[in-house]
Amino acid sequence: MATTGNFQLLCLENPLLDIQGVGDEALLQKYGLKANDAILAGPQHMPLYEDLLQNYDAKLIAGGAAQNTARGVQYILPPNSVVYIGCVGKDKYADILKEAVRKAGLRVEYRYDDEQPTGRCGVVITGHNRSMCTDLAAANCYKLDHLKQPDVWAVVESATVFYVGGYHLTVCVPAIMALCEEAASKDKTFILSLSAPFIPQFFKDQLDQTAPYWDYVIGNEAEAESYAASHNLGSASVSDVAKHLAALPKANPKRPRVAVITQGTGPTVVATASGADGGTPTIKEFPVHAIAEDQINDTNGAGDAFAGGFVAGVVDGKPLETCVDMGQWLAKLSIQELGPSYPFPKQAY
Ligand code: 26A
Repeated sequence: MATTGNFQLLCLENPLLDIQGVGDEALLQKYGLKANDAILAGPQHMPLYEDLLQNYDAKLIAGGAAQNTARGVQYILPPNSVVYIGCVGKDKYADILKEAVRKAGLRVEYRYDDEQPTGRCGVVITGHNRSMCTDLAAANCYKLDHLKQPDVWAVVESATVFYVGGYHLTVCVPAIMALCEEAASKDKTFILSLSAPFIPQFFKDQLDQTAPYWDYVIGNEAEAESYAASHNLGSASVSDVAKHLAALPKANPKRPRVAVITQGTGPTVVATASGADGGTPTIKEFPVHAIAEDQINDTNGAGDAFAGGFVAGVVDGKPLETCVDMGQWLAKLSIQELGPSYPFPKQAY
């Protein structure tokens, strides 16, 4: 591995500050939240954030799914390997995010919105479940113009791998498509995370528009199920969905697609297309790294951490088996921390 990076990896999504507290059934009911879910906030959810801070001893933690993944990749790779892009407000929440990414050695190229505050994600922990309710605010104001600014586009051009959180499909599809085209036309690697069940469910068209460009697509079992439902795959199993994703038509025929589906404590399922036209994908399963129940702090960010470890392996040119192992390793470290965080001092893979 090189000793310093060249910002090979560029990540795009929604920078958010997590307001995370241990809640209860009553809190979930009050705001109509499911125990384990991720949703966009409506007007009825706006008091949740103060409620968490006032009544549930909530903590402010750097979040935003792909920003967590970006910190995770940088945790593993040499300094100056990862740059992250998204939109924040001009406020103290953005300062907290900047301090967190500075400590993680992550370079950010934020767009600063003049009007909207930095986005917030209310995270209600109950047992090993987490319910997330996001008020995107400034994160919803990302613009293609920012990506196309000469100084920012230069960063895009020098990157060789792109990681886009599917959550950004609710925000700025043109920016995602610009990265898709850049990857396909120059044979760079494009990775998409499905992010949450509501993305394949309510943002199906936007998701499908990006599908031909996926070299890797990463999701979990709930997202696979939602994808199957919105794409009329009937009662497809997780491996059926993985195979379906791997075999979808591809813009860049030089790289066979890989679909990776995590299943919490169940094995990680990986489908690899046999050729550029999909062919019949091969399936492999990888058991997760076991962890004692009492070592789990909370599972918020476990999926982002998995993606972080996996993508670090991809950027570093590791074999697929090693990439999966790196993902499972980082997820195991992250669930022992509060929120989507990684242990310091750093542990080495
Ligand atoms: C558009 N939405 C809903 C979101 C998010 C999100 N990140 C980006 N966009 N909703 C929740 N998150 C983040 O997911 C992480 C855990 O996987 C939270 O900020 C949290 O850090």
